[in-house]
Amino acid sequence: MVAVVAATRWWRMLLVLSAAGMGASGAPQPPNILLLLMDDMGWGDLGVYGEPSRETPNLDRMAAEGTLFPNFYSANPLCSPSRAALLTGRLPIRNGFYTTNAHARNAYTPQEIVGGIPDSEQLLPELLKEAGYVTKIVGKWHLGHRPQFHPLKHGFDEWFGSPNCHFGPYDNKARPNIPVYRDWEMVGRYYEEFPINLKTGEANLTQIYLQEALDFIKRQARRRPFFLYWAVDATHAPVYASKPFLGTSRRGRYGDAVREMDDSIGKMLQLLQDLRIADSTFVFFTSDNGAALISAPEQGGSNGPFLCGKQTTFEGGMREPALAWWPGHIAAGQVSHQLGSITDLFTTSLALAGLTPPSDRAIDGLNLLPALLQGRLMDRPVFYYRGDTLMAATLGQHKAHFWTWTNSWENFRQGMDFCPGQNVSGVTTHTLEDHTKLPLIFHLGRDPGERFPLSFASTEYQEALSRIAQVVQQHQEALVPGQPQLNVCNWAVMVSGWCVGGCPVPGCSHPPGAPDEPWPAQGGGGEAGAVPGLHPGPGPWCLSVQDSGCWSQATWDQCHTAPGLLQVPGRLPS
Ligand SMILES: *[C@@H]1O[C@H](CO)[C@@H](O)[C@H](O)[C@H]1NC(C)=O
Ligand SMILES: *[C@@H]1O[C@H](CO)[C@@H](O)[C@H](O)[C@H]1NC(C)=O
Ligand SMILES: [Ca+2]
Repeated sequence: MVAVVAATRWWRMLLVLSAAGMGASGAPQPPNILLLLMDDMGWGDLGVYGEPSRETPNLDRMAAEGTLFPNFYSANPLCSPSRAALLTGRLPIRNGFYTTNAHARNAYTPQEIVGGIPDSEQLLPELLKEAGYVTKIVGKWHLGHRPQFHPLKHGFDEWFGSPNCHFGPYDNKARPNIPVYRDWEMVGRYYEEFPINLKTGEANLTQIYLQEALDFIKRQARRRPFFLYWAVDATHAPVYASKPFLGTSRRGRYGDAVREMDDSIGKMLQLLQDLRIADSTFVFFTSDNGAALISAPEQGGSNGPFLCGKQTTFEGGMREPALAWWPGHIAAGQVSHQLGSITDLFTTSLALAGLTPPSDRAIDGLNLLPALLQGRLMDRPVFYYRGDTLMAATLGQHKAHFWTWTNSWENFRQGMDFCPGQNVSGVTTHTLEDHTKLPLIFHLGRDPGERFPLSFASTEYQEALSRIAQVVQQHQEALVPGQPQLNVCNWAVMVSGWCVGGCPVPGCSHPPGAPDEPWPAQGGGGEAGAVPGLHPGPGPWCLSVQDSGCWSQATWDQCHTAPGLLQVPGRLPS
């Protein structure tokens, strides 16, 4: 942490010396912070990362003018926990964005779940406000949709976007389409006021999100420093793009979405230049988890040379494209081999604002400024969790898997494949395999695809294991897990439970034909659509839940005025 303190001081000096750091009053002002978070975009999706179509000229230019991180990681292979980690600087196991329903299960926040970001967590925008920042989120929040979880209650001054994924259309009373908000007010719903044409792939949402960003930047340019979190979702299935981009990519519809992202980011960076605030705005680009190969190639991206994708703790699930841009401060055309984490965006942003992270809790994020400004490399582990389970850890070039799993044979046979075309014997397993006694270790430099485990007898294995084991032991001994927020079958966190066989939901009938196991092998994490075997509670078969549930027409008014539930103006689902 010594380096962190030093970097903060160094930055303060730089502020004093640099005209760009002067606010209107002439007082030093910390830089604006613009975080560009993609959804399910993979490491292999950018031209500068080797994507052969080379359709991301703006991002490639951003890399050429800034720093590229080849070894940058999400904190989870799924949207909600990854976003919670970004905004808290803490692993999901600490901030509560995980489930204990079963061992090593992914979980997120579909609209039926009522868990969310606990008040006890301190979010980046809350802290930045203390340093005078004006804060805005554009796009997907995904940290809970009850009033206590609203982004404006967690430090954001403004919001345009949605609490959930743009799945749908649901178009039914029991399960309405996902709402879209402007600040406190619901201004419409996906597929209704904000159309997404699943057939053609046309939606104007990225253009709307771009305009929100440009307006905010223009408004804030000469005022207090801003923090803009641009969390757009066009590259998450169902992928979409606006008319001018549809059909323009060699890669198909997913590529169209990427091209629109790239174009939008180009426009934002150009605006920063035009307003002459580029040198006082720190910009960071990354993605929340690896490409969803389950939706590829039509609706999902590429993880380049890495194994598997979203949902898994192989490299393809968690290694992300990452670019930092801050003209005049970050030298152009750099590559940093620093092991980075999405939690670092929390700590780095605080350092930029001249703030130190909260000292009353464990923070996983590092301040990346020494890596960015001085080319330093800091020793740090990367932990790969799936739900409550530490699946793997990377230190230096070595990665140790303590558990391996993709998904169950049952789900796999039903067509859910997280590693299409890839089968590394004994590694991409369809049963949860315990390697805690003798971890599988890979050298990610020689073998980025995790195909050739080191021989257990080799000196390299022994040395790597002893180094990693030591770090993991320290981590686990000090770990204080947060209260799990994403449990299903838990009345404390669910609106009305989920109708899974064996789930103790009073009055909720078992859906005809549903499997009997209490919790399906890959339940709760199947963002790509319906999860076989998992039946969301307020579905049409749960008559008693529909009657008393919060999504039904009959109880809409009641639900939306009842304490503890979203109070939204806006119309009833038709
Ligand atoms: C997108 O906006 C254009 C121009 O306003 C409009 O013609 C088109 O119908 C919109 N498309 C969708 C899917 O909303
Ligand atoms: C992967 O290969 C192993 C060994 O050949 C085989 O036992 C296993 O069934 C294969 N898995 C899949 C999903 O094809
Ligand atoms: Ca995602």
